[in-house]
Amino acid sequence: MKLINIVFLIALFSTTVFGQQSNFKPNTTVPDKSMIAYQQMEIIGFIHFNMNTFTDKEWGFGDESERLFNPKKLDVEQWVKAAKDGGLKELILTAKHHDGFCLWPTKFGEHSVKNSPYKNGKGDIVKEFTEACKKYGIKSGLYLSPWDRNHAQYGKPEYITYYKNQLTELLTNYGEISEVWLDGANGGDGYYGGTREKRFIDSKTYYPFAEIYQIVKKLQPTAKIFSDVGPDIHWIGNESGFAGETFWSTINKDSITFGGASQEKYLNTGDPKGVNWIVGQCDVSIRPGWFYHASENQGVKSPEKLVDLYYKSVGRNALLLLNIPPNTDGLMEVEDVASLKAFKSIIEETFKTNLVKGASVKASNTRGNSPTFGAKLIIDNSSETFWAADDKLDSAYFEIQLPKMTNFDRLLLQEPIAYGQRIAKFYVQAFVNNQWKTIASETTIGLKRLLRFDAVNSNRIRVVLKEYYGAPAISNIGIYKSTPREIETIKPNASIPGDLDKNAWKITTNTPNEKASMIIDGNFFNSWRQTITIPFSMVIDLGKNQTISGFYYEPRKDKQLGNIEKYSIYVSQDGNTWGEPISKGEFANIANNPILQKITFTQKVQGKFVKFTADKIVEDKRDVSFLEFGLF
Ligand code: FUL
Repeated sequence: MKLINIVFLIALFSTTVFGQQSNFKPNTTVPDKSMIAYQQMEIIGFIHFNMNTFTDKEWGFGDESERLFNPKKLDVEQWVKAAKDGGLKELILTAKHHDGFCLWPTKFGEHSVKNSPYKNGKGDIVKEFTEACKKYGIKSGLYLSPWDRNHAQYGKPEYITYYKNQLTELLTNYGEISEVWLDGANGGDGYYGGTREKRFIDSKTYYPFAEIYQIVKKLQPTAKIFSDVGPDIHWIGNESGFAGETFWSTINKDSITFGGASQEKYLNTGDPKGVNWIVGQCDVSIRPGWFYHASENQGVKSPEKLVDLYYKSVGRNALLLLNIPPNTDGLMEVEDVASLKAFKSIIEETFKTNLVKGASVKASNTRGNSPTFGAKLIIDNSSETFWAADDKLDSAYFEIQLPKMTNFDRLLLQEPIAYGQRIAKFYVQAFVNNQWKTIASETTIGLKRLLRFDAVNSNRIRVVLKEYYGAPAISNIGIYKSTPREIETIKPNASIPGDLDKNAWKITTNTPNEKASMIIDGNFFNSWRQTITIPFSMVIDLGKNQTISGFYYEPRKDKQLGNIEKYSIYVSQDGNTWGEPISKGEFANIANNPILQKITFTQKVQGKFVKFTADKIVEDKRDVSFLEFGLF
């Protein structure tokens, strides 16, 4: 007899014998099988490799010469092997970033590998990439930036045709593509065919998303589409790799806009009342920046840090999208690869042995008293079968009796997600010294929830479900003891090479309060903030003449008011005559990824006074803030 028939007979039997309660109805918003399978990949990878790799930038202006793109030892298989060894199930390549340079010889324009020295213009990195992924059994996805700072027609209908053509090209010529990544960053200044101007678009009306999605689904029916708003996968609201402690896979598509500001919190938690099932994806780079910068070689995230992010993404019902950017040779750095591999082995070590083995389980209530929903299905190691309680109960719990006293500090819980996400509040207790001790108190579970707590010694565990949508149900539990390798020995802060001594420095003008000295006190953790009007300038008297090669600005990490987006910097001998700025520009992507900004001048300068001007604040806020400012 086919499995499906058996399931049907069991269902029929339990309905007749145990009554109506054995019907377990799905919630109104549920995922389809392919979305569940997508989320079960858990960890996927990003490859930021493009023109910025060679110009040492995060966002290129769009005027970069194709001749600059020249990875001399490019080995795509090295990336894919490293990804596979690190447990990544899919890789997404930046086929085109905001500067418009294309890693494939597109027939719709000239700004591509075909005019670069790479393989004398005969190369096609999208081809190499998709073939290598196929060879090693990893899915391949492509990032095609809607914003294009190179294209002359950006902002006009012609560019949309160009974009659709490129998308079609990518989805036709390179075999199976499993994900299309539509970045939300949009509009602003750029090269735009030499006009070098600002172009703003209305992201709600400029991009014909319905058509774009149709192209993707027609050419690659199984591909998933990522953007701020889905339709399949949505941005998590930060570029630091974590979902909210409460995280719903349901959300209201109509409450979010592509590239829209101020929706980060909503994206980070989802919405229990949401009518769209859109999976959350937590993107983060293994390095401070998205692209490779030699100056960030000290900043590669440790395996322990990656493990922490795993708990905060996969362990909170979302996916982790980890970026590993290859260097100018076209290779991933040894340190990045080693960190990724160690990360995987730590996760494997912690979750190797489910200590629930040999346990028994009972529940406060079993739906319709039916074995179809019996409590023991929680520990049968399958996420398909599940325990469910009756409708309309105020709460429900199940209790695990372990075969012996057990030391544990990690717990895994899963809902039968095909029926929708239900649990909104729960807590976990362990029986310790003859009483129940609450070891965790949380909200959502979803496809997978991982809990971390101080180790307890116990042989009884209770999971109490307090709030839910529909009847409560749990498909799986795991009990684990973490490997000591999860804990990091704190490394000292990376120092800034050539950092000029600030002891004799004084902020002399436009310093509305004395505390402004915090800006230059060598402490990267205290923050100074002030309400200002733009442009805001600060002058520093260095006390003596100094040779200066560049400056750095450390922004606040919490995305609070006042990170600087555009700056000018002047150097003077006497503090009166300033002349033209030594450097002027933008801190690309600082809004979403507020990392240390280091700017090297085109040539060294001498001077005793420095004037630093904030020309624009992120989201045009009225405050300016600094964790630290310095020169090197
Ligand atoms: C952002 C982009 O602006 C960054 O450069 C990077 O590609 C990141 C993944 O998405 O919005």
